[in-house]
Amino acid sequence: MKLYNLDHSPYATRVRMQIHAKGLDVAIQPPPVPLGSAEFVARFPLGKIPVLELDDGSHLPDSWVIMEYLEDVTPATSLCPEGATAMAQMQLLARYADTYLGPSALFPLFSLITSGAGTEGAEAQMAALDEELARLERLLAYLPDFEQRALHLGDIALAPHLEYVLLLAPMFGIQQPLQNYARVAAWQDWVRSDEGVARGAAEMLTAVKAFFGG
Ligand SMILES: N[C@@H](CCC(=O)N[C@@H](CS)C(=O)NCC(=O)O)C(=O)O
Repeated sequence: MKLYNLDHSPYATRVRMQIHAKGLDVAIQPPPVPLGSAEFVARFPLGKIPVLELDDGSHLPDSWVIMEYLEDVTPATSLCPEGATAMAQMQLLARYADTYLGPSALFPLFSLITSGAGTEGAEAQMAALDEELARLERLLAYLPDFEQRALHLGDIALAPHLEYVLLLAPMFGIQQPLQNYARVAAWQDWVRSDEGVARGAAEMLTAVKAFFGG
C-alpha cells in the first residue's frame, strides 16, 4: 500500500502516526500529481490528501476512513479499544478534532496567516481557540482517565490538530495556550510519549515551520 502524504497536513499526519505506531508496511510518498491540480481531482475525486492506494491500485480518501481501514486489515496491532462504549469514546476525540478544534480554531488561525491578513486584531479567533481548549478540557474530564487506557485512534486523530494550534498560537501572542488547561496539557504529554505519535508530530512541525518560512 502507498500513502499519498504531505508532512505539513494534520490529516495526513494522523495517518502517518498510525503507520509509525503500528510499524505498518505502507510506503509514504508525495502525491503523484500536484495537490490542487485538475489531474489530482480527476484521479482522486475528493481532491484532498491523504489518499491510501491499495495493492490492487484502487484508492481510499479521507484520513478517518483510511485509519479505520488500516485497523481492519492489521488487527494484530489494534489501536481500537474493546466494546461499543469505549469505541464511541474513541470516536468522540476524533469528532472533536474534526468538528470543533479544526473548523473553529485551527482553520481560522491558519487562514489569517496564509491570506496575509496578519496576526494583529485576531482577538475573536484567539477567544474561539480558548473556547475550544476549554471544551477539550471538559471532554477529557468527562471521559475515562486516559492514563488508565491504551492509546487509540481518537488520540492519534486529535494529536496533530492540537500540535498545530499550539504552534500557531504564539504567532498571535499567546505563548502558553494550555496554561489554564491542565488535563489537555497532561493528555498532550501522554500522547507524545508514544514514539509513533512523537515521530509524526516532529515531521509535521518541521514541515509547517518550513511552510511558514521559519
Ligand atoms: N476530511 C479530510 C480533510 C483532508 C484535508 O483537508 N486535506 C488538506 C490538507 S491538510 C487538503 O488536501 N487540502 C487541499 C485542498 O483543499 O485543495 C480528511 O480527513 O482527510
